[in-house]
Amino acid sequence: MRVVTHRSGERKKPVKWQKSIGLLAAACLFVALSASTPATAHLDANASKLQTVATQSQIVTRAPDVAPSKNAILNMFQWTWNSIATECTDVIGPAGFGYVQVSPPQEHIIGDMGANGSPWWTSYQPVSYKLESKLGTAEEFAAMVNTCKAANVSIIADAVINHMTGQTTPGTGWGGTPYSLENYPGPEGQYTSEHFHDCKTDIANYGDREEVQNCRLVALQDLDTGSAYVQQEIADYLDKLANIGVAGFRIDAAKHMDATELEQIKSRTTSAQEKFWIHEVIGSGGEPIQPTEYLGSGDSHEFNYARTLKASFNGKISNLQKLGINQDLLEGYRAGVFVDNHDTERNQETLSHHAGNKYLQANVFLFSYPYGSPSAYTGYEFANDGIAREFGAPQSPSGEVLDVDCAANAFTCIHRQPEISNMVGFYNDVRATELNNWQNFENGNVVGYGRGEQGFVALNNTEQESKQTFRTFLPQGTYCNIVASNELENCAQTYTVDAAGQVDITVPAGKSVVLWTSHSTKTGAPVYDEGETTVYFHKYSSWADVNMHYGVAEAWTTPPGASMKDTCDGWYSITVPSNGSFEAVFNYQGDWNKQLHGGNYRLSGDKIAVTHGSAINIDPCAASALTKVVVYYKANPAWANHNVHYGYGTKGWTTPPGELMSPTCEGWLRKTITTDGSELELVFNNGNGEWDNPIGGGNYRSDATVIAIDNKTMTFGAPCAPEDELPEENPEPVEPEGLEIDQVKVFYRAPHAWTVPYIHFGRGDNWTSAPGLPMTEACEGWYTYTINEVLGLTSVSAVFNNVGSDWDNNNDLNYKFTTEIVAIENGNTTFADPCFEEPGSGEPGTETPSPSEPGSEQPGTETPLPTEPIPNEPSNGLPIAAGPDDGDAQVLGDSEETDDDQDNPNSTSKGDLADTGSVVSVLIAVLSVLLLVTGVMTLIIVRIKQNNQAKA
Ligand code: LAG
Ligand code: CA
Repeated sequence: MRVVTHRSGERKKPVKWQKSIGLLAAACLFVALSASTPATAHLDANASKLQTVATQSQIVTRAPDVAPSKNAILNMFQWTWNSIATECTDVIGPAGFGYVQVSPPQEHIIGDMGANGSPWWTSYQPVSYKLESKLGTAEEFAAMVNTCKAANVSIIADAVINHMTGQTTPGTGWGGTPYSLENYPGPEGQYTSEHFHDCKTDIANYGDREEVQNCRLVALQDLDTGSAYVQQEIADYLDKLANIGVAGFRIDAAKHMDATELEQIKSRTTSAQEKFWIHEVIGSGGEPIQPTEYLGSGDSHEFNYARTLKASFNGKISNLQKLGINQDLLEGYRAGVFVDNHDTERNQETLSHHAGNKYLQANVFLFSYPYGSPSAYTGYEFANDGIAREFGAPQSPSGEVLDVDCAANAFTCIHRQPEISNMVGFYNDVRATELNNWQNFENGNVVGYGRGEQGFVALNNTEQESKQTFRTFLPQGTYCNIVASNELENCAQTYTVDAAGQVDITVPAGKSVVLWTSHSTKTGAPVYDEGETTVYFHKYSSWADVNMHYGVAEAWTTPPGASMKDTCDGWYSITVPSNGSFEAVFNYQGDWNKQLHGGNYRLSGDKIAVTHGSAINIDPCAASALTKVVVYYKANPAWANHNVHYGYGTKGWTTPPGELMSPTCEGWLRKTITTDGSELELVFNNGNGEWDNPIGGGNYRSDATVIAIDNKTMTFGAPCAPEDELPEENPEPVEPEGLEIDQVKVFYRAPHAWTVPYIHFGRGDNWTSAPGLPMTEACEGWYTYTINEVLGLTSVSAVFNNVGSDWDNNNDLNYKFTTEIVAIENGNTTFADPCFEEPGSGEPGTETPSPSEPGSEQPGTETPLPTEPIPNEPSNGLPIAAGPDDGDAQVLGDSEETDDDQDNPNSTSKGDLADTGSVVSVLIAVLSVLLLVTGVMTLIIVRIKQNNQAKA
């Protein structure tokens, strides 16, 4: 029988719970007698190795006790080892953090020593596994580990093991180790070319698993992590760190390594496999590699949590209420969550300290909302424009990073703000409790919520102060606002909770108020003492049913406890007499391993939903938990089908084209969508490449329950009389009719500033690569292009551009063609040839022949259907049909130039240089190519920027 011991470095608060010896004995006896079904292999491994998941015996012996096993992390970007040691003693340990995540400790390249010094990212280009770096020596590293340990803080090392440097010319590393391309003499991290993957090109297509894992991430030489030799070198490095006393690893670029290979590396380690592993897997909808694959060797980061924080603080924070029960996120007990990290504060995928109050409030949320294990971030100031975001931390002329001086150098020291430092103790105290009493005000941007009977949080994400009466489960007393200042002894702001748990709070503009029994003069008893509680638990797919083992006051059920019943959509429930507050754990056939905290939930309230680590005081089966939104759409007579493509809250988007709407009253379609009550975003399309976005681009947004969209205008309420409505069904898509013409001759009169207009067109779903193809001058001011082979197609559409940032996409609607001749000028379409001269009225042959298109063999490179919400600034003026697409940079590389040269009748060979006309043609051709190249470059840059989010 394993007796639970707490690692001294992990435990922050004395556990106040005592239970009778008799109960412990009974529980132990139960464990000894029960034939437990072995859990799946990887969970078993985690339970014994990670110390993050409690084992059956732990849970049962701990039934009366809460043993925190996942502590808060502080990610200290580019802090020196000496500075971290001091900070552990002075700030981090006392605040209650369990771990510090440090920047990569291994030897790295020296980096460019120009006027701006060495960039931060030299840390991510290993030369060897010697612990000599700009952040400190091996001795300093070990001293930091020990000093922090003495302050009850453990170290997590950032392990860069996917690659070595990105250098093509030979050099010497920070610790004096020479290297050259794919040649690293070590001795630790000793590699030659045979130890690298065969692919030597950069990753371009994130849709290709092999490429993402075996090719080079931003030119970094990619280790053959499948080879036994490489695996052992890496394992030895991790063991070395573990033996120094490192408690865990953040596995850098985990997505770029095969998950099974990482499991193999882990199994080759000795001490390191006992440690906490967390994988940096940047989950991106639609990509083949997902964070869940990596759970066999550790936890994963949940980037969607951070993205949702940004979207909500820039939208409505009321959308955050049900985050923890969202079944699309990683299961909370395996998820690492954060507001930002060093990459996302630069690429702006998330909030960052540049967002000021919103950022601080997001940190309050991070430490007060029950989902995942939180990691706060602290780095240094930088200007987020261009090259400046690459500048390194304050450093000496030779590139050593300077020790942190919060008052004098660029380190933000933001972790010392009360919204972070004072929230850690709060988190440690409340994390086993449910979230309760969620309240929304001010249109969803002032919210309040409680944690158990000991905490309450009010957030004000508006620019005005907001005075509200909040309902809480707090005992009566006077409470300090623990985030008003660092000083808690002589509290700056206090609030009084009355005997009914009500408290009047004027929440300052952009600020938070956090009340915690630990800093109060609480006098009364807990407020909530109703007779019974209904608990809902979301069943794991591997469980056939669910038991709740619970204790009210001193009396516990006999393990495995009471059986819950299947109530709705995977939620199992049970109603128990509770007298307010009680403790519970959930299990099925001996599997008790899925509690975030390794201990019991402490629950109060009438209805509580529990799912993989989060407990939230709502009824997930109540009709109000799920909101039905009825969407009406005015039929477009040219569309055979009408689809609604949508997403909300943390729910991903539907797969394009979305869901087919069904006809209702005359001229209208309808679709009922079930949401979690958060704002719904939606766009419409005909399933055939034609999209309807609101004026100005982006998506329609609403949190109303009945909406109608007619000619880009949204109104609320049904446009049909009830008696005229047809029942909603799941219609079959109608096959649209094909065109009966062979070609479309397009004339376009460009705005003045354009030299040669380009036409970017789609034959059905098959689009040209942006920017498309140059048009030919037809007559004064008019350009033309003929799109061939359109017979039978159901749509032909186009947009125009100047191979620069100017696009004419018909106000996001794209131009659609159904006739043989079409002329467009100032957004108006007519159907006659604007260059046609009456026979005899002028010289013949003023019309230049239109270039024929490069044949239907051209690669159908652009996906016209967006796979994500269409961004508010649709693709730099790209047609809305050409949604965000990973492959573009690559596609644009093999531009249409080649095709042009082959097919453009204007292309000229040297032999033709006989008359001035030809010279002009050559000049025009050269100019076109130049313009095309510039355009392509611009687009590549733009695309690379867009793709950065998905990278790394
Ligand atoms: C990561 N996670 O998966 C790190 O969080 C991220 O910060 C690392 O990129 C990346 N993966 C590799 O470990 C950082 C910078 C890159 C930098 C790279 C290597 O964001 O900008 O690349 O570290 O130092 C730099 C240049 C590249 C160049 C490369 C190789 O920016 O243009 O190709 O060095 O010379
Ligand atoms: Ca790799």
